[in-house]
Amino acid sequence: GVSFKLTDTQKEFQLLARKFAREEMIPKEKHYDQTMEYPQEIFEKAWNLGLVNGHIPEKYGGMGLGSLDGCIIGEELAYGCTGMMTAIEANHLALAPVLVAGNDAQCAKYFGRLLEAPRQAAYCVTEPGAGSDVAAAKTTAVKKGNSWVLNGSKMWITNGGVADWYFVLAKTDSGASAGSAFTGFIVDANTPGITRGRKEVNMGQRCSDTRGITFEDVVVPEENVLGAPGYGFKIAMQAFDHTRPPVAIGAVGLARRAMEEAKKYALERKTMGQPIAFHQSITFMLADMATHIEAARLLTYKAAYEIDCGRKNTMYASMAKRFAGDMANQIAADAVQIFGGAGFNTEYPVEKLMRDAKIYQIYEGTSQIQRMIIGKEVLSRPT
Ligand code: CO8
Ligand code: FAD
Repeated sequence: GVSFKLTDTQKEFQLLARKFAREEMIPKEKHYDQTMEYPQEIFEKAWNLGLVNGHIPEKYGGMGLGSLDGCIIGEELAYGCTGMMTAIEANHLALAPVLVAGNDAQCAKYFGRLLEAPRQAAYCVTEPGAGSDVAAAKTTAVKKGNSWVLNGSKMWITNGGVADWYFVLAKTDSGASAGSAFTGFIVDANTPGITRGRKEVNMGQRCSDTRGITFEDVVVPEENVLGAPGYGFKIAMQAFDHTRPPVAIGAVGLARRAMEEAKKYALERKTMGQPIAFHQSITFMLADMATHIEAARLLTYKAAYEIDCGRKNTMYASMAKRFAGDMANQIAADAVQIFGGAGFNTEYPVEKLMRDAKIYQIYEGTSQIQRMIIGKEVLSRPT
């Protein structure tokens, strides 16, 4: 039957990540938000505790955590600060295509690099002219002898400035349909011809490192092709099946934080003779917050559970990402409302949460794109 019981190991990870969020992340959240400094210190501490790269299989020296395990950790880190959580979780996004399609040598080498030191990796798919429409990507890779030569520009790449290696999607057959026109490559970040752009100044999650990356005659050895030429688009899409649940749980963690901050404030702040928490319109806002967080978490767990069972979870992953992303925006905005004027002020925690929430409706596929994916799945299923 259905069980909502966490295993002892999951509970241990949850407590470890919760403690880390409270003791290490929250005290520094304002500093990193204001300075936009990359949270290398936090990344290293999390790495030392085993809170980064958890999905690397045991065979390659990792912990082999499942998607649900990762979500349990991710919610706690996101409760602390989603800017820092994104910096940590972006490693999972970069390694997901390698998990999906990497051969033994690629896994050993590139997972090994992430396990031997607190290093970052990045996933390079989006381009200045192609975000939602991945098939419109223009970066090319041309075979020359035993190597491939990459040319093009990627945009909005998380961990772009700090990565040790990149997953790069490039077009290798301009005449083919999307499903066979692209190839996925692992590219060492120090390869000549790679230029990292300036760190972008974003509305929220400001410590996360987002950059444009340019590839100019970048030579990549044949051994760094993932799967086989022509499989890149599908590998990139399958990676999202793994990474949309953790992004969804990031939104859940943020929303839970916003609710807890709002509840605490509502119990302290008095108007018309009583704490505002007991004015029915505020009580109902808190009640809806609690309900929607619970619903988003369960939907995310379902998406994670499906892939852990080896089933195609594309529809559930999109449902979770869409629902949790929209839900976090509503809850963060309502938390600001509950704080009144103080909610609009940087001395209080909720304005940051509202800024940080917005990206959950954009990155890893916008809310509109998630609806397209869900709609396609719904319409293709027999009634
Ligand atoms: N699994 C396997 N195969 C798939 C999948 C899948 N999930 N999805 C599609 N395919 C296959 C199709 O079956 C089809 O195969 P065939 O050619 O054999 O029929 C082929 O791929 C093409 O599929 P579509 O026809 O569906 O392709 P479309 O061009 O219509 O595009 C989408 C589909 C869904 C619109 C796609 O372009 C998309 O997902 N867009 C959104 C892009 C996106 O999500 N970008 C995110 C970038 S990464 C990011 O933002 C990271 C943020 C930082 C996060 C850090 C962690 C917190
Ligand atoms: P567009 O695709 O131009 O969309 C603009 C608007 O039109 C959106 O509202 C969209 O929903 C809507 N729209 C587009 N097409 C349709 C349609 N067919 N039907 C209905 N509505 C539509 N990418 C990476 O590859 N790696 C990363 O690490 C990464 N990190 C990111 C970090 C940040 C902070 C940001 C801002 C972006 C990041 N991205 C990354 C890119 C991100 O995934 C894209 O920004 C996102 O997928 C949207 O693409 P776009 O910005 O080109 O918007």
